Amino acid sequence: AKAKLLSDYQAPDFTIDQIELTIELDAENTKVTSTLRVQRQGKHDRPLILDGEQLQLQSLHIDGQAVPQQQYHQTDSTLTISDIGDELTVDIVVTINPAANTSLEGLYLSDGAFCTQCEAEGFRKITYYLDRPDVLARFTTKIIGDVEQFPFMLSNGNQIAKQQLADGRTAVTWQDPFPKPCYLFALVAGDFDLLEDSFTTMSGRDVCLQLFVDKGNLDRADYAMESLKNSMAWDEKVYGLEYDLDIYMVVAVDFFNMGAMENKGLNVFNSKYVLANPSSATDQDFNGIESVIGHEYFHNWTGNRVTCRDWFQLSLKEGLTVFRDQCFSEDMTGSAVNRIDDVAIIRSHQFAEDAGPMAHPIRPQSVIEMNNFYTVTVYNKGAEVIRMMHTLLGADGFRRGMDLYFERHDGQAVTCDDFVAAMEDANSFDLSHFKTWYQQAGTPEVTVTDHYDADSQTYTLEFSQQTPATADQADKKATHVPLRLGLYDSDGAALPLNTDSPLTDGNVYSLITDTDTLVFNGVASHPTPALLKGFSAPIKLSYDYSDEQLLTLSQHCDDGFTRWDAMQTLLARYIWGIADGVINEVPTQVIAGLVAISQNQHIDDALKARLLQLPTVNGLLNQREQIDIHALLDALETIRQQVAPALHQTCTSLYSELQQSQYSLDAASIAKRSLSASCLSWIAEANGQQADQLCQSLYDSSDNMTEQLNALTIANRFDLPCRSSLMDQFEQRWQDDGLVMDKWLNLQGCWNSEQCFDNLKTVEAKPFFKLTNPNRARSLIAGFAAMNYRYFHAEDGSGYQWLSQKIQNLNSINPQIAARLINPLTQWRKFTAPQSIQMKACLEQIYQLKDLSKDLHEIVGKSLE
Ligand code: B3K
Ligand code: ZN
Repeated sequence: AKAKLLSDYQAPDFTIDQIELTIELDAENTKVTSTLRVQRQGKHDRPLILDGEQLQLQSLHIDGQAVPQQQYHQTDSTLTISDIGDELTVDIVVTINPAANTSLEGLYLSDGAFCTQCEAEGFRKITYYLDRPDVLARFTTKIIGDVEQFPFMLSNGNQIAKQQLADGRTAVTWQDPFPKPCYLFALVAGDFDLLEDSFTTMSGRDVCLQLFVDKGNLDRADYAMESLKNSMAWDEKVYGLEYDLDIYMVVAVDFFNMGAMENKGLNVFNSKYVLANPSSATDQDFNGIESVIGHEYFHNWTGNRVTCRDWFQLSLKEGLTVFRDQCFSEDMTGSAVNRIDDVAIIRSHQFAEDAGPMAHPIRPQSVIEMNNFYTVTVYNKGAEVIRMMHTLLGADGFRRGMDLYFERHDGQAVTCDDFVAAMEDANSFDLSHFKTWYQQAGTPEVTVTDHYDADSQTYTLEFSQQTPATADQADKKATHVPLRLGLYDSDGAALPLNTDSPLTDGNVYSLITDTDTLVFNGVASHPTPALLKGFSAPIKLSYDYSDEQLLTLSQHCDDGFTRWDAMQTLLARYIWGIADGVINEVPTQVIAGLVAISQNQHIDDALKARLLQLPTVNGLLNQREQIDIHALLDALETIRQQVAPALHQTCTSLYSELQQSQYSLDAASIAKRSLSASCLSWIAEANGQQADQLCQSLYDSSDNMTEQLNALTIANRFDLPCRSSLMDQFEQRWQDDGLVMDKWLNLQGCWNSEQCFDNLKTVEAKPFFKLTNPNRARSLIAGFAAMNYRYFHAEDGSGYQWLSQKIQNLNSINPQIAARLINPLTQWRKFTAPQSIQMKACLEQIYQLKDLSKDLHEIVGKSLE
């Protein structure tokens, strides 16, 4: 397969402004009839080249006349029609086989229900079409099927007709008044339970809200519906954006590759992001639902009303929509820890991508398989780039930019440059240098040194920035880095910032050159600087803090992220010290700092829970070039053992206090459960016997999944005596519920035990484990390969071989999922020998596979380059 380049973009030769589809449902032989109204664009005599894959062409007509064979030509991915006029109607009939479609792209069956996934390029598996986002058409869709079997036959827009056909089948017709690219097309047919509600928009229109779930699941649908109404109200309040159709449908399905899909008026969701009640879902699951429901809803404007010109612009809609859903979640929970959790994703996953073989800018320049670019870079770093613009322009300026963006581009397919231009023009703000963020991959490294002059009472910061070369680009330019600054005295009190250099609102300093200097006046003593408050840029920042300074920041800083970051930095310093063999012990003042945090009654519970957590392995991996993984794991173990006795007493009493509260889903209760899990894990480190009793009784007495899973997670992580009976009880109780069993599968995957490989075999043979179901596959496989560091990196290479075997099986079942799950192997260069050599050998073996999918071919190929 050949790479496509952003620089090769050309406007389409033809456009299609109207499509009528008739889809006659049949599991193995669905007939798709389409009528396209096609117009030539500009003066040229090139043929019409339609995209299509895995289609059986049955007939082809132009303006009612059968097209003779010499006038068209088929390959396995195109249908070319030559010698045509400037305006024509093309009728195409194809047949497809949804039952055989395990890739879950195009039209497929999910547990007996038909559903579609067209983004990025799945519509071409349904019929021949111009499958590109800059071709916008009005869709009319007639679905024909057996109404007994499929009481609900759904598509985008409004239902305009329903009729009984002479042969007993039923035809339901939908029309979407908004022109859209075909990646937003959706069809669902099946039998569901339906939760209905309504929302009155700010202009007083009533919108009917419908949530379709598998039969028997209505008691798990309320939270998603609440979240949908909250999203609609939030977008009106914050951006003045109103919903535009009379009906909004969400369907939850069990077989789905991603989280969800924003098809116009008919979202299709992975059931994981819809179904929840307190007994089956954790606090984290509820959060996930709120953010994904919000995310897909917000796409209606950022993605659907204004869409992407080409797939290189994916971050135009994804970075922006992730930013919007993050702000929505922050507003809903009103908590600083959302930001910490978002940053943790960047540091543990995005930094790894930037440093690995698939490194790409948020707007990639070269793509082989588009599905490989739905990445943490395009999504989450993309959101950080939008957030930086928000930081630089302020909330009001950003809103002015959004207003102008919609005023200019509603109904169009545009580029990231168009978005930035709207921000610039609405604010008369020059973002030309800032646009480096769209062009360059890699994580900028900013180094800061300082100097205090007591005589003149000045404090000077010297900045320098540098972005290391990435797999895709050698040379990097300085970029525009907004740094939100603060200065603190030795008690942690904030000092005023007096400087002649320009700082934007909220003390944001823009570093735009390779090096720069900033001088503060009237500073009475050597201050402690906070240099990246709120993680104001997705960079690595280094400044040589003393332990005391980090402890001060972690205890007192007015920014939650900075407090957490300070504690993480301090702990990482000693983890590496131990791993490198430079020290044997964590200094007592560091341990005392943690104890002080655990006892500090002024820190809210959610933040305290995070302050008491050690840095994650993934986060640590991104701080060094070459890692001896077992030395790192040993060091983490050592530091835990050294810290735990000191925290034991406070954690024990905190834990028992926290257990007093009743279950509820408000932010304060969620925070309590999160802190109590942190405490329980320190207790387990210090005293296994005590933890064993606590886990057993928490599991038995609790009425909610969050606490039960906390008990199970800790029993599993520390391999406590109660582990096996709790795992069995859980299995007995939930074995018929795939979504809940995902949690169990994940724990089995990350079980840190010598028996883990035998155990994996047993687990894979369970009836509820299916490689064809992405949720099941991901829970077990990523649980092992991305979380079970000890055994994934087993000395004899057996962990790599286990993953490699799963990838080979998935290659033919579901290439998208295979390409995601292989990620841990592609990081082989990070590790010292023998791990790196064994990992590479597995990749080489996979690369030799016959019928290797395009998805894996791109990723494995790049990781071996
Ligand atoms: N836009 C979809 C992702 C489609 C994935 C295609 N492989 C979900 C989202 O970001 O909202
Ligand atoms: Zn999205």
